[in-house]
Amino acid sequence: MRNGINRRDALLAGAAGAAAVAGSYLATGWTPSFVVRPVDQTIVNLTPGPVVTFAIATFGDAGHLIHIAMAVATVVGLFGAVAFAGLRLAARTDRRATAAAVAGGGTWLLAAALTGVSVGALGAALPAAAVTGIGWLPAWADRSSGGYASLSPSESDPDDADVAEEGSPEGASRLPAGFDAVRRRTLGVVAGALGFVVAAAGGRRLFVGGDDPLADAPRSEGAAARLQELDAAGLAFESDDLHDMVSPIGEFYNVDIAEFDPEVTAAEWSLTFTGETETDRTVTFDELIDRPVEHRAVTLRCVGEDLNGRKLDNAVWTGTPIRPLLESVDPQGECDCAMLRGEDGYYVQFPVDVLAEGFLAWGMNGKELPSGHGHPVRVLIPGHWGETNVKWLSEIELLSVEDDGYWEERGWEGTGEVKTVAKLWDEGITELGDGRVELAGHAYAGTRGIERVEVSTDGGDSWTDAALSDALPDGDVWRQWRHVFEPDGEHEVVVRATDGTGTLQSGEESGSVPSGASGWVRRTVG
Ligand SMILES: Nc1nc2c(c(=O)[nH]1)N[C@H]1C(S)=C(S)[C@@H](COP(=O)(O)O)O[C@H]1N2
Ligand SMILES: [Mo]
Repeated sequence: MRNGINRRDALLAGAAGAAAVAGSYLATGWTPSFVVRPVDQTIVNLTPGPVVTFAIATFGDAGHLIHIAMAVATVVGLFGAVAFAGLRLAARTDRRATAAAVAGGGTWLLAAALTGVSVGALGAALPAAAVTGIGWLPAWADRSSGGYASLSPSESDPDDADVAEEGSPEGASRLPAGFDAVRRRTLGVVAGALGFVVAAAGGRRLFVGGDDPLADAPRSEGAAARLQELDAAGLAFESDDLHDMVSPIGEFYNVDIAEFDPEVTAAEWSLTFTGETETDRTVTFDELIDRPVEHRAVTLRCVGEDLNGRKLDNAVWTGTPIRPLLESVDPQGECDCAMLRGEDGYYVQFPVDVLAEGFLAWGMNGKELPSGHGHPVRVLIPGHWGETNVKWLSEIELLSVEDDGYWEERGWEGTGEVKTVAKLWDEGITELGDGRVELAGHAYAGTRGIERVEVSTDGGDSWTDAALSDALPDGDVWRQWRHVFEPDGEHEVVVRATDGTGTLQSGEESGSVPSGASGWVRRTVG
């Protein structure tokens, strides 16, 4: 029976741990104050670079699910251990209040220590206290034959109960009817806790409401005209699912080293130039948005994506050129290179003359930057891989010696110019209903621009030029392409682009590690 009680306490403790995590989520949402975040951060930081790179190559985006699941399990375990201690202590004192107080108080302390937010930690502490408090049963309840509800402590002697339990047989089925009441109560509390977990996960939006709609970005008045201009340059696709020239904010791809976006308000934000400068300089948000404003179309592509991957998107960004700010601090370093840092601990290093072409953006498609894309300010580096575009930008350190960035430390070489690519995604293959098929997609070559996209429907033996969206003055934006053909059975379709310097996309196949996938996208159609 001792083991029986331990098992029951372990079950209750696990339920209390899960309820505590759910309660924290209910209180904070998916923000840095959520208890899972610091643990996830630690797991990410402790994972050796080669393992991270292997996980990305093997599991793709599912890699995130793995470390998040590990972090959730760890926190459930930690809170569960606290609740278990509470239940065991309560068994000694035979007092329900002890269970609730130890579990609640311990969970509160642990959650506050993890997140540094003491009020938010109540979200974790209250459910933990409730589950252990309600679920705890006095020792004498276990051997009752009349069922838990009909018992009162005066009817039995707890000390007696302990002795009796020691000698009891292990099997639960041999216990008297009271055990069923105990089991029902325990399972009821566990089910209640799990119900709470599901309700918290699914219901937070109902209770708290969804994310606030994004406000218009400061000085974004000119963005609407640019958006229209891009729209007008685009091709008319039959496919409804293919992105237009501009990706909607909510569908723009996302790559983060951390699972939780840093929360930085515009009032808190500043950017400091440090290191090898003639003068250090700090720029506040108000100073930044006072500077000359531009609305630039800039396409981003992640070096880690597959050849026909979906980490390629385009937006109109509102911001200001970085060059005058950079010149004002007069960079001095020997290497002519800079390390950029974000509030999430991310860092990347590349040449100062590349940085000088960059753009400090506070608006995306006319709206303020959403938290996932670097609120309130990120940098955009024309024509270079996505990883150079630091989000939540806080520091630009001018270096005297070159140093590796976050991804370079992990084996990538992703700070250079993007490779040329033409994509043919699933949603770009559309039957027109008259026997013909529309093939359509996007092609991108950074600042070199796209000059031509060719399509082969015979595995690469013959090539036809695809129609292209209008060329735009923006130096770093993708182009759409479209080609309609009449299939006759199965076809091996191949697409390839030529950049603005007349160089054909490399047909040599390679994976994304370390410097981006190459080859031509091939698909079987028909
Ligand atoms: N601070 C910070 N900036 C970052 C990253 C990051 O994890 N943290 N990821 C980089 C990578 S690898 C890419 S591809 C782009 C993606 O930008 P997006 O999430 O806005 O699409 O941001 C870059 N900037
Ligand atoms: Mo990336």
